[in-house]
Amino acid sequence: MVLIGLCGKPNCGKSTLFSAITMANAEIADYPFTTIDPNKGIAYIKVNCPCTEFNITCNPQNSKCVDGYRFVPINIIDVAGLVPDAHKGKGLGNKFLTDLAQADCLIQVIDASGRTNLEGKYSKSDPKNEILFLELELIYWIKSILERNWNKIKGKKIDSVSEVLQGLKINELEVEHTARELNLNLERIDWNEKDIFEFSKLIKEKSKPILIAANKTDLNETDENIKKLKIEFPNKLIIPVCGVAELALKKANEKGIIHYLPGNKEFIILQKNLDKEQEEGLLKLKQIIQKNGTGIQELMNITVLNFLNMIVVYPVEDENKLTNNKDQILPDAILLKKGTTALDLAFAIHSDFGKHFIRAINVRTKKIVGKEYILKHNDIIKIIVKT
Ligand SMILES: Nc1nc2c(ncn2[C@@H]2O[C@H](COP(=O)(O)OP(=O)(O)OP(=O)(O)O)[C@@H](O)[C@H]2O)c(=O)[nH]1
Ligand SMILES: [Mg+2]
Repeated sequence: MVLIGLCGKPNCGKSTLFSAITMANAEIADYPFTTIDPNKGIAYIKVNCPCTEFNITCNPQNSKCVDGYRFVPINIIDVAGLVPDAHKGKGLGNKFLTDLAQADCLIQVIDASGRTNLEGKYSKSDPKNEILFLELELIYWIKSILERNWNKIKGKKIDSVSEVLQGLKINELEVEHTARELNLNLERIDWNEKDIFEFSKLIKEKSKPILIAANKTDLNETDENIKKLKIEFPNKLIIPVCGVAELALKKANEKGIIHYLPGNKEFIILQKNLDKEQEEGLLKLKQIIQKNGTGIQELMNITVLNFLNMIVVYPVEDENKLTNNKDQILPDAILLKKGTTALDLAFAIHSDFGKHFIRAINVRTKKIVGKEYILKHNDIIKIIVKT
């Protein structure tokens, strides 16, 4: 399953965002280094479920369907706060970043209100510096992995580097390309410190792409700061979010006080006889989300569908009833990389399916497609195998 890592300086709202996304109870507090051990949980992307289009009731197995929206699970992890010079041991250091090694991409949470500094303490600060320092610390983290293992690399071929970086979810070919791009010696590694730094920098960009969750849109300064950040970092994907609002809405929804669907810009009040505090709280939440929502569901969707270039596909066994062999309608929603073929999907379901693949049917068009067919987002596919 896809794994997304949340990172950033202390006290920027990582655990709040994590709790809002997963509804797990991560510890949240108003001071730096609240989180020490990583929090792991399940988050969801939200797409239109084909059940509405076909006017049927689905029986989701690996995902959920609420109000005609399919929520597809992904893994998410929230780690401790990172500070400048973590690679020299400042704060909690950078060893805990190992928890992020298997992540497909990172979301850096920033305090876009600019009310806390790089150590997470309350003091006016430019959020731009959060983006800059984190890049650097991640490079130093990868560099430190290489340097710690230098005796396994020095004088050897490039495959020794791939072996050392195995845990970073980057393949051998990419490691080789990176070294070639930098004109480094691949046959007998003799890189100097600058070479190792440049190599770590490029590997970081390839194996751990970062997008920015600009948090705390409920505070006055945030809008203006985000505008500036978008100009200063034109190539960065910056998504405005409000972690506390999403968490409050999800909690109120869970308690049955309101009906709120993540990603919506409104909610319905269900509970009668609200007390004054509840009424004021809900009014404030309404004001926060009516313009752009809390941004949290958008953040999840953009991360997976746009940033990681993935699509959702629904495999079925009966192309008329849209069921599997247990008569469950549209049971599974599968996340795949854009460019995945019908044959790749068969292998993703089961290796036997892949081996015995004959053809597939695009259920919407009822057309037969071959193994080379490139799947599209929202496709419903039946795979026919040799029996
Ligand atoms: N105003 C506002 N405050 C927020 C928002 N999100 C989080 N906070 C507050 O920011 C503080 C820190 O939140 P945490 O989620 O613990 O932050 P963290 O990044 O996990 O902190 P560490 O684990 O210490 O690194 C808490 O007081 C939160 O209530 C937000 O969207 N708006
Ligand atoms: Mg935390």
